[in-house]
Amino acid sequence: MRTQVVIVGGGPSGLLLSQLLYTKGIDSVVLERQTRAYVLSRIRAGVLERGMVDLMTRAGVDARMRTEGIPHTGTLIAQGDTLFRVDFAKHTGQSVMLYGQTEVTRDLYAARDAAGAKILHEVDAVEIHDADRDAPFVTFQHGGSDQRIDCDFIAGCDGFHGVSRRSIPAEVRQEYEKVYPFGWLGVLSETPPVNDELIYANSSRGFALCSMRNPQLSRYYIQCSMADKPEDWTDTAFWHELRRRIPAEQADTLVTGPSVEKSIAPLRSFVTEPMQWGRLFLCGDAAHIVPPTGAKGLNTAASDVHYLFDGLCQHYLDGASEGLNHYSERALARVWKAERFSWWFSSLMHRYPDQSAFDLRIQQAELAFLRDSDAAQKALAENYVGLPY
Ligand code: RFL
Ligand code: PHB
Repeated sequence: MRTQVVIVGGGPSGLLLSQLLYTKGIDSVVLERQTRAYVLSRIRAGVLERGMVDLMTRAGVDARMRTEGIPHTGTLIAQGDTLFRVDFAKHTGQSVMLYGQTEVTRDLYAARDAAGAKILHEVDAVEIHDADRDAPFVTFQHGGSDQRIDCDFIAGCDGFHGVSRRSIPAEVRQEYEKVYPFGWLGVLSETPPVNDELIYANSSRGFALCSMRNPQLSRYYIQCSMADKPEDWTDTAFWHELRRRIPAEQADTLVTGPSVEKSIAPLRSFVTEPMQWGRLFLCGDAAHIVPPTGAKGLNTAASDVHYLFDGLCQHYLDGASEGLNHYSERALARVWKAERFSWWFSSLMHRYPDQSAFDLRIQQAELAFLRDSDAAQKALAENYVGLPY
C-alpha cells in the first residue's frame, strides 16, 4: 500500500490532521491501536480554544459544535468561600467553547467515514522505518497479517505511550519532565452543572473543578492522592469531598447523582525536543503533556496539527519546504508557553504535600493579586482563551 501521509494514532490529533489534509486533496491512512468504541469511551478534555474551533471549521466538522457547544466568556476562581470572575471577553474580546473531546472525536469519525477515509483500527506492532531517509515506510499487523505502507511523511499522533516518539533515536531526543505529587479524580454525572461557568477552586482540602459537557451533564474533579484508586471513592464520598472544597453557596445548590464515569488522571508536565526527525513529525500528547489545569492538552495538540498541516500544504500545493523544515521550532515555541501556563495555574490552585507555611502565604497572595489586578486577570484570560498560532 502507498499513501502520502501515514498518521499513527486515531485520537483527536490524528483524525483532525487526516480530515484537514483531505480538504486539500492530500491522501492519508490512519493507524489506530484501539477499537473505535474504546477511543470514544475516553472522557477527557472539555474546553476548546478559538484556534481549535477555527480548525474544526476549516475541517468542515463544526456544525454540531456550533449548536451543542456552549461558549463561555469567563470563568470563576474560588479561594475558600470567596469567588471572583475572570472575564475573557472584556480582557481579550474572545471566548472558549465547552464541547467535549469525545464529541470532537465523534464528529471527526463521522466526517472521515463520509469521505471514505482509510482508518485501520486494532492495528498492532506499528514500526516506523527510514524516517531519516527519502522513502520512509511503516509496518504493522492488522487482521492477522503483516502489512506495509510506503509514504512521504509520517505524523506521530499516538499519544504519550505511543511508538512514534520512541522511534526518534535517544541521542537525538531531549526530554523535560515534571511529575506532580497528586492526581485528579474525575466524575461525570447526569446532573445539571452547579454553575453556568467553570469554577476552579483552591481550598485548604485541595483543588476542585466544576465543569460540564451540556446542561444535563456535569464533569467534576477533585485533587487526590496518586495512591488512590477510583474504586476507593464511593459516589457519596466524592460528592461530600467536592462540597467541602467549593464555596458554601455552590455547595448548597450542587445537584448530585450517580457517577456515569469515574477515573483518576496523573498530573505531568512533559516535553520532548525536537518534535521532528527527518520525515517523522510528532503531534499532541506524543510530544508533550500538560497538567489539565487550564485545559491546554487538546488545544496544544490542535496547534501542532495546525503547524504540520500548514507545512504539508506548503510542500504539496506550493512545492515549498519552509513550513516542514521549521515545524519543530514553530510548534515548540507555542508548546512551551502552554506548558508554562499549565504549570503556573496548577501551582496556584493545588495543595502540595511539601508546601511550607511560607509557600501557602505566597499562594494566597498570588490569588489575592489575581483577584484585585486587572493586569493579572488579563494575563490569565489571554492564556486561557489561547495564544495566537
Ligand atoms: P490521544 O488522545 O492520546 O490519542 C492517541 C491515539 O493513539 C493511539 N495509539 C496508537 N495507535 C497505533 N499504534 C500505537 N503504537 C499507538 N499507541 C497509541 C491511542 O490508542 C490513541 O487513540 O492523543 P492526541 O490525539 O494527541 O490528543 C491529545 C488529547 O487527548 C490530550 O491532550 C487531552 O485529552 C489531555 N487531557 C485533558 N486535556 C484537557 O485539555 N482537559 C482535560 O480535562 C483532560 N483530561 C487528558 C485528560 C488526558 C488523559 N490521559 C492521556 C490519560 C484525562 C486523561 C485521563
Ligand atoms: C473538563 O471539562 O474536563 C475540564 C475543563 C477545564 C479544565 C480541565 C478539564 O481545566
